[in-house]
Amino acid sequence: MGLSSWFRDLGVPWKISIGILGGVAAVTSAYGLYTFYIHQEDRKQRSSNGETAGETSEKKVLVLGLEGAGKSTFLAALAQHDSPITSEREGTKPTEGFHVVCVSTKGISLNIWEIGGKFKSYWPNFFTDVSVLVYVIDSSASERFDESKDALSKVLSDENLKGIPLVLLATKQDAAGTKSSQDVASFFGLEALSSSRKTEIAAVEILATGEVRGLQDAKELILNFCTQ
Ligand SMILES: Nc1nc2c(ncn2[C@@H]2O[C@H](COP(=O)(O)OP(=O)(O)O)[C@@H](O)[C@H]2O)c(=O)[nH]1
Ligand SMILES: [Mg+2]
Repeated sequence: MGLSSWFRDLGVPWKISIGILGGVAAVTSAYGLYTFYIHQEDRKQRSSNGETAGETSEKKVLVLGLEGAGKSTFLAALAQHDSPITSEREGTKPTEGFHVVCVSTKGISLNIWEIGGKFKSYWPNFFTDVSVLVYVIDSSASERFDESKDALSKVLSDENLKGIPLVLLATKQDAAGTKSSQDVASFFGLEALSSSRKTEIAAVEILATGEVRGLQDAKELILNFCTQ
């Protein structure tokens, strides 16, 4: 017995029920396809806006370096990027303990932690859940490079920071007697460090006048490491 003759032999109430069921199935499928299409369009829209489809993700960026290296100035510049930096910038007084700024960009919330350089023994208390380590070096203070390199090497040997991407931030590129980012990279052995983690170097100058160079590139490097 074929399907069509089976259907012909059914009573009218059965035919009506099957018709209704078929109609409901067709409407449900069309609705499913429609919502799938809308979802895909929404995802495309979000990704073209630089956002991800899910929640904004939070990343912890740890900023370390000797006292006076330029950590607070960097954080203040990142936080104030769209508005002029005044001469009363936060970077002029030493940071006691730690300080955090949050920068949201491209669907990522960067929680950027500066740990004061005075008490290095406290640094390891902040080594959990770190996405990127930014190590700040005053490029104009080559007499402190040895001290800074020793401190960095202790930091990188900590288990909690194993394999965590590293951005060396060579600050004060405008200052007298400053070393270029290539010189800083070679002194700190960036190439050797890259065998155990992703590494990059960024050079910045952040002047009290509000003039800033290299900040956007540094921010992009940090973001890239957060999203890889
Ligand atoms: N010329 C110059 N001075 C800077 C720059 N960045 C920071 N400084 C100065 O360096 C000093 C120490 O900076 P700060 O951010 O407090 O260092 P931190 O101790 O690492 O937080 C301050 O007087 C800043 O104004 C820079 O790019 N160029
Ligand atoms: Mg500071």
